[in-house]
Amino acid sequence: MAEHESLEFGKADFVLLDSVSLEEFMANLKLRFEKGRIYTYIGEVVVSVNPYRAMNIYGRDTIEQYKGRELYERPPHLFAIADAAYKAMKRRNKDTCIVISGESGAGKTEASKYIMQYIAAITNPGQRAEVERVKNMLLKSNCVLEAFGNAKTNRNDNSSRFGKYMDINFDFKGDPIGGHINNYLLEKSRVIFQQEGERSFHSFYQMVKGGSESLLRSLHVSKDPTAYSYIKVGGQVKVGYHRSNFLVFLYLSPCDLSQGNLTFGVDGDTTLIENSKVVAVIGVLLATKEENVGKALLYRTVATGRDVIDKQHTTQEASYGRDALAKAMYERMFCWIVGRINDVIEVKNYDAKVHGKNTVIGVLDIYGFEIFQNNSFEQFCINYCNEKLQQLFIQLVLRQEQEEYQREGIPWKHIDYFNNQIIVDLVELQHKGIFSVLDEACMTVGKVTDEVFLQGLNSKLAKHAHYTSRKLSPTDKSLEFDRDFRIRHYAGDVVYSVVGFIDKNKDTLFQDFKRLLYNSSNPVLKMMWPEGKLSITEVTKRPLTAATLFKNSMIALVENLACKEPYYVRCIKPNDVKSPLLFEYERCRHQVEYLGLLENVRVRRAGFANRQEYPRFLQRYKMISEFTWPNHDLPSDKEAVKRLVQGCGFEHDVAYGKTKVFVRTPRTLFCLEEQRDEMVGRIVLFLQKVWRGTI
Ligand code: AD9
Ligand code: MG
Repeated sequence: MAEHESLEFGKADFVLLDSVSLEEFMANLKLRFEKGRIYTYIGEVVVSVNPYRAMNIYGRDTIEQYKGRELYERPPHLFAIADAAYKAMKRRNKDTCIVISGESGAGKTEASKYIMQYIAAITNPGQRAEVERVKNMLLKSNCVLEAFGNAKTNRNDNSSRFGKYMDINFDFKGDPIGGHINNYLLEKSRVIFQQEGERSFHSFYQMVKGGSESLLRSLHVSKDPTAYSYIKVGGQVKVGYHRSNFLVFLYLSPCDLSQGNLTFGVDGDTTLIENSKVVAVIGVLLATKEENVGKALLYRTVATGRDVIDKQHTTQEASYGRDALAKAMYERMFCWIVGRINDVIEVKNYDAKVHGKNTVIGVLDIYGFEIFQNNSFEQFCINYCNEKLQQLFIQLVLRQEQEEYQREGIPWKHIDYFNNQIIVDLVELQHKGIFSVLDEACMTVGKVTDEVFLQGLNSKLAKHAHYTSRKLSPTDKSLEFDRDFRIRHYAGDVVYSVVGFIDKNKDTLFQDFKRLLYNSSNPVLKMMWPEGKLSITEVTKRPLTAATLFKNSMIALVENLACKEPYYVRCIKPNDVKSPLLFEYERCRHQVEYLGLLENVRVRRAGFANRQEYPRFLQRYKMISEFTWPNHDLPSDKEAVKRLVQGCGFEHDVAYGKTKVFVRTPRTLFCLEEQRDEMVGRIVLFLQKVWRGTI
């Protein structure tokens, strides 16, 4: 449909397929990928296939081609969707959002960066200094967040280990005046442990490898990453990624590194720190006394009745405390960085009475669905998040369609689609869902174990179609261990190990550590740990569990997205070996199926393949009708479009809404485009003759 796309590259929009079958869909997707056309539309949704190579399609000249254009006028591109979201925001004063989804390594983060770049490039024609400053900050914040929040996994060398939702605020002129970042559940367990072949967060390696000698000396950091047990667990310490991005780091990272090297031993009944030099380093980095660090690592203050006593840790408890502290420090540091970025990008001095409504474009780039060799609490949360987003996609794509027909006064018939609400409920339903069962297990009095949690799941969910476990399906080969349970996600089956669920959900950090950090003479550290102010007898409230916090943040996120006009980018990962050449058919088919792309095409086609506002439609096709070329004398553009359509014989295939004309089948659009091409050719020829004086 797009004028610059020939059929040699396949159909630019899946709604133009001759028939909607999986085979046709896949053939088109494959052909386009092989021809280097990585983007294809389904109406206003962009389907993107990761090219795994640098593409020369993001430069200034390409940006110019898309600026202010309609979707179908140019080959499919992220820029077109970014422009559509921007236009809707600017012309109709609508808050919009761009939701980027797809599994780990499919290209979400890259897509979000191109979208941001595009928005930055097309705004602020007046070069206002404050707007330039904001744009710069928005773009540069990415780099910092990736250094601290991304890591090499077995799926992706630069995998986002946190979720990110960024609002960009615009003034009445459509220029960015600020923004805000919400971050979601950083995978902090990575600070202390990585699976085979993986790494900790980039920042650690960048600091160790990229820091100047004097800097590292002042931070007591060695230049050799293998000197640190926390970051060499996965056996990958080479800085293969973003080496040049060494930008920022804080004293907490070096502290985390040192902490990982602390080991504990026993002497009779006493637990000891085996390498006390490390304690001294930590004391310096945390701006606190060495003996206070030692005490917090080895003892826990507990209240027994009215007495407060110091209870000595076992070596196991001490190691647990050390790891919990390392994770918590990194997480707080990450949130602190996000907070500082927000401080500098937040909208200042905007008076809506003077400047009109301040509108927003939100960009969501969150961790994709993932299946690892070992899947734990983190994968469970990440995959639940993807279920929520899939649910939103189902609701919005359908709702949006329905609402448009309603608004325009056009009848609509319902289309069936797979609804993953059942899986969302399985996880989040009050009392019955997995998160509730987990929270209940965590509150059990006495010794709480992961097994208690698994028993709870088995008794509550035995009959659920999307849940099973080794106990419930003993002959199932994919459930190898007693600790395993399996969820049938919309994107595939994932076996989770219950080991660690209870600990990760409780997320306990002894009050002694909070107090230690609150009493640091470093004001930033002190500020990060306000709850350290409380003494042990004052700490009464049980903090919310990690699962509850995550669930609440996901519900809030979805509510926020649902009230904006959504634009979707659906990313597909073509292979597991990061090859630019390989289109693994089965792998791609699976993603097309679970992303519901075929249903998406059907919904789009059962309705109308294309809709355009009357003036726009007229402007594009007026040359094909004698009633409208070069101008019409009908009372309205709507009447003129009716005349044009009647004249072409497409009356049966078109519906007239209040502001838009709806074209049902793509074929009609094709014909219109063909006739237009022909007429434009003739007009050009005619004009050339006029210029040459041959007419
Ligand atoms: V995860 O859920 O955060 O693990 P993403 O974000 O979906 O994942 P990402 O954007 O990080 O994946 O892409 C993975 C890699 O694919 C990138 O590091 C690039 O090497 C490659 N990629 C992705 N998109 C493009 C592109 N448009 N052009 C070139 C790309 N390379
Ligand atoms: Mg990512």
